[in-house]
Amino acid sequence: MLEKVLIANRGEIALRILRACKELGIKTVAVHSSADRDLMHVRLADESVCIGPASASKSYLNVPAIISATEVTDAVAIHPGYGFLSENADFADQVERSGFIFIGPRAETIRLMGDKVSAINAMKTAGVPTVPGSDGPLDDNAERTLSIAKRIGYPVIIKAAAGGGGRGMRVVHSEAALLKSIYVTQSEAKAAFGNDTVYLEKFLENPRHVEIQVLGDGLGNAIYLGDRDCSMQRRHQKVLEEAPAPDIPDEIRNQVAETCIKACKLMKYRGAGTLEFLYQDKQFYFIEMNTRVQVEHPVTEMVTGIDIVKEQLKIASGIPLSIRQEDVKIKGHAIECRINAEDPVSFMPCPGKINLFHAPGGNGIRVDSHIYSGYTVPPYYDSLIAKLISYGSSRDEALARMQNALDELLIDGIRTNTPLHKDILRDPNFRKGGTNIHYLEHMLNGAHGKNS
Ligand code: MV4
Repeated sequence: MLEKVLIANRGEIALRILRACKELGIKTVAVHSSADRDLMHVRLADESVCIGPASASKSYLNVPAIISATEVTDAVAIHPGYGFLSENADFADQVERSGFIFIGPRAETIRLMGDKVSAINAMKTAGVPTVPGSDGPLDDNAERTLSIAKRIGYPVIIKAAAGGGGRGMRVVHSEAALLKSIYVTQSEAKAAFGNDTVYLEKFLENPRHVEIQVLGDGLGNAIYLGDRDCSMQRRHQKVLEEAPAPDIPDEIRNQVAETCIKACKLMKYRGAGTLEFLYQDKQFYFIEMNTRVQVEHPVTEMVTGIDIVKEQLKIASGIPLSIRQEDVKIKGHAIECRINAEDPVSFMPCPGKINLFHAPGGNGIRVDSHIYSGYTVPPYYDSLIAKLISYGSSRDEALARMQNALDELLIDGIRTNTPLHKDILRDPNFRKGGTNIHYLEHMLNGAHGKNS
């Protein structure tokens, strides 16, 4: 097993990684910015190193500072968590070239999946279903482009190959608007990513966002840990996730999952990964792959009983996967509410001091959070302060337990989006299950706030 791991992240995920390391008897190094001295995992780590000022670009994104901290503390591996450097192939490369283990896929896999065109091609080769589209980058042959779009049928969506997560895309409703939209998307992509490659897909109007969790050991073994529904989102920020995705026939989900596993085996995928799909009219369409642990990984842990972060650490130490696909049984249902330090109506961030924090509890409740009474939420980073996770033997039981947990949760001193979650949990359509990616924004334009 790894002897000592450096945790290159902050907040709840840093604490989550620290807990997994301690369970496995791995020593820990916390690196933090000068604004994060009071983080819970910094207190609990065996060692800590301040790597720079508050600004993330000078601390959590400061590659030389992180590599130096790894050297001076004699850590053998770096866990990047999510966000920050977690999907930066150049960072993964530098970590390995400095003689350390990057806890995640090989740099070349990160690079392959970071380019959405090459990711889609790799998946297609393995038989993963994709969205009808341009089958590669658009070139400057306008006639060819117009004929591709005509064949696919409007509306279409133009996406930047270097984009993802909602960045660098544009919907086109008519032939008249196509070439101009491509030009604008290319310019924006060039400015944002330094890469103006774009591709085209059929625009799906009312899909759900369903993703499949995988684990690979880098030796050619790979398994899937079921799926999650992350459709409850606003402006590409997920708000609530659940596992399994409601109302998907087992043969459809198993069939697509088998293709995911084939793809992971073909590329000898190493680590935890997520294949993102749009799901509409009982069909899955691959859109992109995330090569990191995700915020919402706990819902999968609850329904499988598998500790994904511990598996990441075991894989990084070179141990072949010990879980066989037949051993993975999806049992019950789990829901995660992301608690953000933000105004529940305007969604503006609300950093500040938490005077009082009381965590909910009881059967089937898990709280992943770094906050405590007296902790000050700094203004420099993501506003996620806690994840409330409920588990039940049925979706209804998980819903009821989450409602209790939201009622028990006390966070005094700052505003949070807890009222929004209470509204979602009471919403009849959400309670039925299977609402699409536009539902929350639709709900917010309608009745939200009237009864809260
Ligand atoms: C799409 C789409 C409809 N059709 N692609 C947005 C984030 C990025 N991961 C891909 N996204 C979308 N791609 C086609 N062909 C709609 C979205 C989309 C979306 C997807 C998942 C979750 C929330 C979303 C919100 C708006 C648009």
